[in-house]
Parts: sequence; C-alpha cells; structure tokens
Amino acid sequence: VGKTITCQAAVAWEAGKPLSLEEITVDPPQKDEVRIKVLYTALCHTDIFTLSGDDPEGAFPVVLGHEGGGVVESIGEGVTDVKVGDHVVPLYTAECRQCKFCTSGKTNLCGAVRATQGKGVMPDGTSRFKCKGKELLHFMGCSTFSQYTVVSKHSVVAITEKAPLDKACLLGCGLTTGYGAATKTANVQAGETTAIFGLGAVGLAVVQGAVARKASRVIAIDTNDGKESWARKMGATDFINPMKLEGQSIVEKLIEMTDGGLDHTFDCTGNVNVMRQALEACHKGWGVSTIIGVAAAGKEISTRPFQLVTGRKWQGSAFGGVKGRSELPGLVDDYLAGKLSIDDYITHNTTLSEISKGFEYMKSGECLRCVVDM
Ligand code: NAD
Ligand code: DAO
Ligand code: ZN
Repeated sequence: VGKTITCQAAVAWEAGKPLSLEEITVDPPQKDEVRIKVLYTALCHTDIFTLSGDDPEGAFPVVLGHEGGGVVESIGEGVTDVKVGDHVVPLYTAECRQCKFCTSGKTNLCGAVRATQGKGVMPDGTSRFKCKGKELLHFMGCSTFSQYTVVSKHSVVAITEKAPLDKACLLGCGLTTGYGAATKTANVQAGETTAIFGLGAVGLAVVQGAVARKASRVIAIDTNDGKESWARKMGATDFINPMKLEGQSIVEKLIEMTDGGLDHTFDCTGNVNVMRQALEACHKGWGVSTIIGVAAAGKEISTRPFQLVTGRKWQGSAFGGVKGRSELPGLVDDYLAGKLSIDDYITHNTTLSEISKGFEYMKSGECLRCVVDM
C-alpha cells in the first residue's frame, strides 16, 4: 500500500477568490484508482467559470483543473489498463466500457462515475485531498491543479511517450472537443460546407477537423478580428466578423454565401443567441447544427419550430463525442503524424506558483491556451 504524498496545489477555497498555492496531502489510490504525478495542466474556461462562482453547481473548497498530462505514480488493486510510469491524460468524460452508455455504441458519455464526479468525490464517496485539516473536493474527475492527483481507472488513458505531455495535455479537453465535434459528432464529409461560430481553442479545433475532412467551405466567425489570422492558419476558407456586416444579419450573409445555407454549423461560443443563428444558417432539408459551447447557468435556446420541421437538425457534443480510453490515443497519433496541430494553440505558458497569471491570460482575447508547468 502506498503512502500519502505531500505536494503543492492551487486550491480554490471559495467562489470569486483567486486560487491559493498550498501544501496539500494526497492519499494513496484505493481499489480501481490511479495516482498521477501531474506534469502539465492547461487552463480552460470551465475552471474560470467554476472559480468565479457563476456555476450554481460549483462546490468549494476544491482542486480545479481538467486538461492535464502526467505519469502514473501508483495504482490501486484492480487497475490493469495503466501501470506505474505510463504517460497519461486524465479524462473528465470517463469510459468504463461496461455501463449502458458505453455499450450502446451511440454515445461517449459514461455512467460509471457520473454521480460521484458531479459531487466532487471519488466513486467510493470520499476525497483523496486534504489541506489544513480540511478535505478538498475533486473536480470533473481530474483535479489537475495539483502536483499529484487521484482519478478513477475509468477516467485515465495511457498515451505513447513519443508525444510530449506539455502538448498532449490539450487533448484532455479543448482540442479533442472541437476536432471530435467535426470528425465524429457531425461527421463532416468531403465537399460539405461548414461554419464555425467562436474561434477560441475549441472553435479553431473544429476548423481543423473540418479541414481534415476536406470540407469545401470552412467559414470562421468571430467578433474579435484578431481571430482571423488564427482561423486562416488552421485552414479556414473565409472569416466573418458579424459586428462588421452592414445591413445584413450573419444568418442572411451565410445563406447568401452558401446558396441557401450550410451543411454543418457549430456553436463554440456558449451564447444562446449565437446558437440560434447557427441553427438558422443551416440549409433547409438537411443542415445540422452542433452545439459545443456551454451556456451560462439558466440560459435557454429558442427558434421557431418550423426551422426543424423544414429539416434542420440541432444536436450537441460533449468532449467531441470521443471515447477517451478507446480513441484518444488515435488523436495522439494524428498529432504525431502532423494531421492535428496542438503546438499552435499554446500561446502562453506559466508555472504552478503563477497560475493566477494564466487565468488573466485566458481572460484576454489573445490567449488560446496557457500551459502550466507543475
Ligand atoms: P473561448 O472563450 O476561448 O472562445 C470563444 C470565442 O467566441 C472567442 O474567440 C470570442 O471572441 C467568440 N465570440 C464571443 N461572442 C461571439 C459572437 N456573438 N459571435 C461570434 N463569436 C463570438 O472559449 P473556448 O475555450 O474555445 O471554448 C468555447 C466554448 O466551448 C465554451 O463555451 C466552453 O465552455 C465550451 N466547451 C465545451 C465542451 C464540450 O464538451 N461541449 C468542452 C470544452 C469547452
Ligand atoms: O454524463 O451527464 C453526464 C455529464 C457529461 C459531462 C459532459 C460535459 C460537457 C461539457 C463540459 C465542458 C468542459 C470543459
Ligand atoms: Zn461507461
């Protein structure tokens, strides 16, 4: 049986307060659990959203972070798919391969750890983290803002050591989400037209997915002109700033550009008005709009039902529809083969002790992803 480890972590004590660098203890992995030495973590807007207190389900004190990469330090009984020393990416979308979701062949969602993950505890209902005599909650089944973390064996995948972990960590959320939404959930086919609303890391990864699928048109849309060069670099064929259209709505403009509307649109903004635009810019009869953005608490989408009656479809995508344990290694191969770029997304770097700077970078329009060296 392993020992409790003392290490540094960025702790979120309460909503609306900055993260605090603390010495914490991390208990050994129990049955079916894996303890990981986290080497890198990237920051994502979901961490910022939870820390802000705007997420009504956010609970504190907690160790945030869910876009990480590390090395397996120890394993509990019953763990067979990863071993000590393996390079791994924690998965906020678990894959147990046994539940009705996993065996359905219809979804990448998994029921195995869902309830406890949502409560911020391990599947046995307890936490592995303590600080100053208090238990800290886990976050999204990952908690990568700690030098060591414990995750369920269903929530971790080993990847080849050929992939540098300071890059591969981005596959833990944003890039897989966008690339998978285009290539798996929407399953864009060669020659189809696509439009992507919102060009953060997620939207740019949708652009890459659409380009990889040889979409005939990849129209990138953002209210920030600074995103045009990024979108073009990823292979977008067009860029539109909807704020700069005169006498025409973005929906009218897109319909005009594509002879009636798009085969596929994607919302990567989380704004429910944009979600409506994305649906209504779809081609009558067959256009499909995929919602990826996470809307603020309590927000609802709307459109006239006639939009759906006349053949447009609305769907959503979580983690790009990717089954983490089965399919993430394939994305790592795509990265190593030069088909999926990751390096371009890392616009900023920081260290654990300066993680709050990373949050500031993320709030600025210029940062796609900030990787934290733990
Ligand atoms: P980001 O903030 O970096 O990017 C959002 C982009 O949208 C920005 O470039 C912004 O300028 C642009 N934008 C804002 N309002 C707009 C408008 N009205 N029209 C066009 N563009 C507009 O965020 P990100 O990290 O790329 O994440 C995008 C979204 O995806 C977020 O809502 C995030 O929570 C969500 N997300 C979902 C999943 C999932 O599994 N479904 C996973 C990760 C992230
Ligand atoms: O199975 O009900 C469930 C929970 C699935 C979680 C999917 C989360 C998708 C969006 C999260 C954004 C992460 C950054
Ligand atoms: Zn499952």
